[in-house]
Amino acid sequence: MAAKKTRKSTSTPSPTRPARPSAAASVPAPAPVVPAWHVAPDETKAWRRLTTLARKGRSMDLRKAFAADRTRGTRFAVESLGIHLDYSKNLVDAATMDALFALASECGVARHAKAMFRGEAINTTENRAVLHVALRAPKDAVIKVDGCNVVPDVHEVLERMERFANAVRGGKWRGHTGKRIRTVVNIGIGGSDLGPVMAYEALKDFTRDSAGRSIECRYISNIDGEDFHEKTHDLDPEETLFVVSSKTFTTIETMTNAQTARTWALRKLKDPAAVAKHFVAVSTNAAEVSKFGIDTANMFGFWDWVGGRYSMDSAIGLSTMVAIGPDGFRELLGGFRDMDEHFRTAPPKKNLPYLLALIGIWNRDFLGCETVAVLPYCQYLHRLSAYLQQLEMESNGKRVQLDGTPCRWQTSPVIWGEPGTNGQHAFYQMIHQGTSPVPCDLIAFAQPLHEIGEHQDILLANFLAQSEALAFGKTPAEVRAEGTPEWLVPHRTFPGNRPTSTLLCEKLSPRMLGRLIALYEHKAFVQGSIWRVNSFDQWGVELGKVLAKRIIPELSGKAPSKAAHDSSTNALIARYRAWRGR
Ligand code: G6Q
Repeated sequence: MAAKKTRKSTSTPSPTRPARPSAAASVPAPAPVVPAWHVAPDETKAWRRLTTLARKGRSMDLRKAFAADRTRGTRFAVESLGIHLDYSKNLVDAATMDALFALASECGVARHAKAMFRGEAINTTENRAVLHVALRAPKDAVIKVDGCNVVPDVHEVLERMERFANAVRGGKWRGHTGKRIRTVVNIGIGGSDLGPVMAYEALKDFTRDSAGRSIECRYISNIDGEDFHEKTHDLDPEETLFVVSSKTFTTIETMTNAQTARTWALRKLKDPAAVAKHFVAVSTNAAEVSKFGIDTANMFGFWDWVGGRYSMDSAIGLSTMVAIGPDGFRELLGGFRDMDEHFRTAPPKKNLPYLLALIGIWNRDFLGCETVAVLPYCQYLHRLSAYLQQLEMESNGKRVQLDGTPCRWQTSPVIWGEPGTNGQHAFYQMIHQGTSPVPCDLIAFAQPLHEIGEHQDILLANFLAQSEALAFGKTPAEVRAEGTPEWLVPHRTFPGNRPTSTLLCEKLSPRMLGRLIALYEHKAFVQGSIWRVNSFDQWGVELGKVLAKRIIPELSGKAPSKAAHDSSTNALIARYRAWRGR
């Protein structure tokens, strides 16, 4: 670590660890001690209260609730940082909300959040700090890990990224044959792909420089060779720059795609020295970067305290910075920072991440909802639900508590979704009339980036009409009053009382995107904290990384198929080999 220990540590010893040996230490760390204040949710008074309230919640009638309280739409709403969150169309009342706030308090969420912001090793199974918040901290902030202030390192990397992004955008960084770089291809997967691609798509309108030029970014993630083919077949290697993004630099998909990219580039460029002009790396693993053949002078680092799914504002966002320029990227970071401050300082009742998280806990654990649909009414956010799917499901898709004992409650729901209004013409049918209630987050921007005819009003009318219809439905009497024949009435009846949260935001910008993403990051934090799981490890993903390696030689024919698996896998391997002529 380059940072100097210039100031006295402000952090107290971790409440979860007696001592913090290096993450790389080969001796296993002692089992974490869950602090007494981090209470299991079902051991709280609030949980018991919520269990009682759930009976009422499940039969709540939103028509009656709105009729009984004319101010409900503004009472159950908060606004901050240009985001208006209306949660009044959820099956909650004041008593439920009070019990949910009490739950957060009894579970020690605020203390846990303080431990995160202080750089304590709250990722206990990997013995790591969780400091994505340091990635957007101002230059003069002091955030320490093991006594070292990490903020200067963050800004040093940011400044290197800026010089690089400016050079590529301005045409100073040229390819091996002297041509300008026209396309940047990010090679990465999971956390090293989903954030950058989501942000690139969301901020496409911000990619032009003052001369009206923009660099196109493409993203290769899948090991499926078709992905590589489709993303490169029309590119000129002389004008293409690859950013190989991998925290570990050992992920098989990324390493294979990167090797293929090198072969593809050198087929035309011939000279191996060209690699230096056409490949840069983003990683925490300098040794592997060097082994791959990329000069570590062209490597942008980050740290083990940044989880993959929390890394889009680290150097993993290099392609985002090249696309929108350093000023745009600073704005994006500013948005993240705004929400960090809001999360740290706003009381839970006015706190956007707390509210989204608590409504989610209510729907999941007390009303039994198994999925949540994220429905952005903004085409630019068409990759948002895929991004949030990883953020929430990888963070909180856990079955054991911090102390390793099984969770006695439900954790992450399934997150899914598509932009409205497209989804309306597809799966909304099930949301309106299916047998499983699906809580929805509806997200829209009041101001469009492009005012085109009536489009924005029609879009927003749909956005509002859907949450209204989902909440209030259509009764059999209303259907009959339209002259509907009796046999058709059940088919045309909408039960209503389908919970939605509405996020009406001012206008999409890099800053607003940063705020929105940090909102969901902290939502996942609050939920994970209440569910008492480690939101920052991903052992399920790690398993996938090793399993395939065993089978690869059996498929390629390099290793005989020894019938070493179960009868299903053995038969499938045999069928594959036969069809591949092996
Ligand atoms: C994210 C996960 C996972 C990870 C990918 C890529 O939190 O850990 O999605 O980002 O498996 O890993 P590398 O960046 O190490 O290639």
